Amino acid sequence: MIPCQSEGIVIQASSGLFQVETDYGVIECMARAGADPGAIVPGDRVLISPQPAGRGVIESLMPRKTRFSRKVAGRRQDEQVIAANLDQVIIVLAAAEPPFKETTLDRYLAAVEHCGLDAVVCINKTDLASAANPVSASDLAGRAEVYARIGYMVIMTSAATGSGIDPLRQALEGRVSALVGPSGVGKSSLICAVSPGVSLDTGEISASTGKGRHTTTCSRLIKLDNGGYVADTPGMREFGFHQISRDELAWCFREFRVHVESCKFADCRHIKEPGCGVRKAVEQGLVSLRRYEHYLRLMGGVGPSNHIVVC
Ligand SMILES: Nc1nc2c(ncn2[C@@H]2O[C@H](COP(=O)(O)OP(=O)(O)OP(=O)(O)O)[C@@H](O)[C@H]2O)c(=O)[nH]1
Ligand SMILES: [Mg+2]
Ligand SMILES: [Zn+2]
Repeated sequence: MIPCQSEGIVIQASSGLFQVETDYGVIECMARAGADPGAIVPGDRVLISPQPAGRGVIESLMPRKTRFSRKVAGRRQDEQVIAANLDQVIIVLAAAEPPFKETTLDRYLAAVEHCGLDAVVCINKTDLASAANPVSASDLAGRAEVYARIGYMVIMTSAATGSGIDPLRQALEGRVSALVGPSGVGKSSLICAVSPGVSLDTGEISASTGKGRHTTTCSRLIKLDNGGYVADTPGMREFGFHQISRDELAWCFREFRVHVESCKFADCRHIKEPGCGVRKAVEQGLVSLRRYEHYLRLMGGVGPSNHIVVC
């Protein structure tokens, strides 16, 4: 039993039970009676008090530095916090199986920017990028370059061959990160490759749909040997933004920011307005047309509350 109230970090939350890492080891805790157990997520720093049988009760939640959240499918306003106190989010996509889609990447990137977190792009399964596949290795390098040029760290990995695992490990070192992305892209496999002592379930891609099978069902924070933590998260079938307003979306496309300043109108939404600095930058080739088209697509998916609800 832990001697008195102590501080800890929530590493897993599942069905109202929490695994909390403390100086006395990992302690299984419940939320205090009356508290909303859904409000406590991996990465949260908490104060716990001892209970019989080596268990604990979460007495209080410390203020969060950051939170990474998404909109709950089917509900308009509800926010689901995926992890708290992250420094950065690693957005994982696969070169193939499931297919690489820039629209998905841009949606995740905007959400990470909106949360004020650093984003790293990780393209996994590079072993599948070959002449025989829809995405060849050189095609993939060209697509990755678009993101490197606008300032994102891009890491190409293969959990299968071990290629790119060292740079990924270095990017995670000493920081609190989460791996996010669609089901089946290899998030859990990458964490196992980075931290060989860790055992996580991984699952085959469905042969009929070509999609992942949602093998990971709840987020879990894993302590890394070289300092830092990484959260394995469940692949999301849908990824809705939590409350990005139309006015905020352009800011979430980081390379637009400098051009927004030269828009003629302060409330320019960069769609059809005259004197738009962003459109001019697209015409001059300073901003990728594809990224701009994805911006427009997201702008089109605005819900009744003027918030983006594209999934
Ligand atoms: N060829 C190849 N297969 C990989 C690679 N990484 C993972 N896989 C395979 O892809 C499948 C899905 O991997 P997971 O690690 O379960 O994917 P995930 O992103 O954690 O999926 P969810 O937990 O469902 O979100 C498994 O069959 C892995 O063995 C890779 O680099 N190359
Ligand atoms: Mg997984
Ligand atoms: Zn504009």
